[in-house]
Amino acid sequence: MSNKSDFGLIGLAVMGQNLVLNVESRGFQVSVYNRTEATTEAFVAANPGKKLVGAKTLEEFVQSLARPRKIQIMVKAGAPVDQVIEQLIPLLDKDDIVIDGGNSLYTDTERRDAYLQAKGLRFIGAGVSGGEEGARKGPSIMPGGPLSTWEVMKPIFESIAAKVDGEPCVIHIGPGGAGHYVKMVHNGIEYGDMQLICEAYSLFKAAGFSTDEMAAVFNQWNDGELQSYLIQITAKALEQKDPETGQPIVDLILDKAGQKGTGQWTLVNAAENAVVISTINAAVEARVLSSQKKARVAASKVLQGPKIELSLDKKALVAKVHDALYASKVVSYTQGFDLIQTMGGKKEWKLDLGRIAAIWRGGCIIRARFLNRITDAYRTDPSLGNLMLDPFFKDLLNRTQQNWREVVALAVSNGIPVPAFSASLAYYDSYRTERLPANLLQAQRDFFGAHTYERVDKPAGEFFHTNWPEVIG
Ligand code: NBP
Repeated sequence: MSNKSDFGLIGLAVMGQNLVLNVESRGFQVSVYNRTEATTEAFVAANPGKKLVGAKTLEEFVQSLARPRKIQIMVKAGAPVDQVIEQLIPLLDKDDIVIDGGNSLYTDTERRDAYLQAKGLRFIGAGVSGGEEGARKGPSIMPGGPLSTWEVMKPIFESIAAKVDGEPCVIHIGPGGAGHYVKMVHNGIEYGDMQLICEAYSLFKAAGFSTDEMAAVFNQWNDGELQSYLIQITAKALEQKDPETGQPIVDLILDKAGQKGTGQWTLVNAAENAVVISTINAAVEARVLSSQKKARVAASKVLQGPKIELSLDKKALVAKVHDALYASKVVSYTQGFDLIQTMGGKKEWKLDLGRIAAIWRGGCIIRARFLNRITDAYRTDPSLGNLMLDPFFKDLLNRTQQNWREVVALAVSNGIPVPAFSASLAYYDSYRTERLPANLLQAQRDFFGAHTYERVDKPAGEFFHTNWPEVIG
């Protein structure tokens, strides 16, 4: 072991421990510190022979690191991150680097970046995706902060990140809060992907598929265009039997989903930027409604729906649902990238959307074959506006739209909720509609509020008002 460690990590919960083992496995010596000392001791003891230095105090931890120090914080997002930073500041020297690798809100990252910079320290806000397994074997990393700080961290980040076609799944995303911002939208997209898969499952269940039949469908899809980590783990989850009862474990899991901050943060940010992310919105709201289990059980006794009659044969249903899922996924990513592009432009982050899609191909929860197509789309046309207009995606949507709407119609007529499928389709249909009913909306606005309107038969930018009749007598 060397005198000083190459890297330090604070916060030895699931993510921290696995990241440390990952960094150490690439040949770096790592110092570790956890608020609860027993966790540090147990972790170091459980990993004998590894280049790990367990520190009892933060002072000891800081002193064990080579300069400029590289310290990654992996504690619960929010106030704990500020607390750790405050404790670190008096112990650090100029140009030491502090990395927050948790799921921090990007505005917190911007605040911390300015704060530490003023103190002569360097800060990186890095989104890390991949859960426990990704952290251990290679996550997708989205670091934001000054380019010069990224250059210092690059060797460590590139060696621990997942690799796809030899390319590490990490790039310098942009300055300040750009990394955590992109990670936030990544999580929103993750919500969308998961909900879309659940809606496919819901249709199969209504059509009488057994869990093993469904697992076979998802396994088959994982060999095709829908190949992705989430499809893969869905098949595995459906195959899993409960050791106690022998029943499929999914049938025994309560249908109440929780949510952490990132999905909601994405919705709030999209609303602030006037960007439509209806698929992600539907996914977040689906979780909210799922959590109201008691109310749903009560409502199921009084509110009526149709009798479920899915007349399609299973093979035809699988083919149609495949297309509905694929097309909805394209819409979801279109919206997510629209949000990233809009915010990136506003903040002048100079984001490279193609490279962002490329680093999501490995390591992270939304890793998928189809991200190659998004990378290609932005590499071919960096100024591409709406992703649906890229030649590949345009053809795909034109090819799948009929099956997609048949699936949504089938679900609606049978009373099976498919909020993300239908929100995606509504976005597609709205976006491709030349004349929307907003003309009437403008008339209403002008009627009650004299908001004025433009006319189709007059030059753009000229505003008109009608003297509407009085309706209050
Ligand atoms: P948690 O988010 O559960 O945080 C637990 C860690 O935070 C423990 O080490 C705990 O120390 C430490 N901690 C807390 Br809580 N308050 C502290 C304080 N005031 N000062 C110092 N340490 C404090 O851990 P995690 O699930 O490993 O996640 C870490 C970060 O990574 C989070 O931001 C999370 O959102 C993000 N993330 C998680 C995943 C995932 O799959 N879990 C994936 C991607 C990103 P203690 O042992 O003394 O209580």
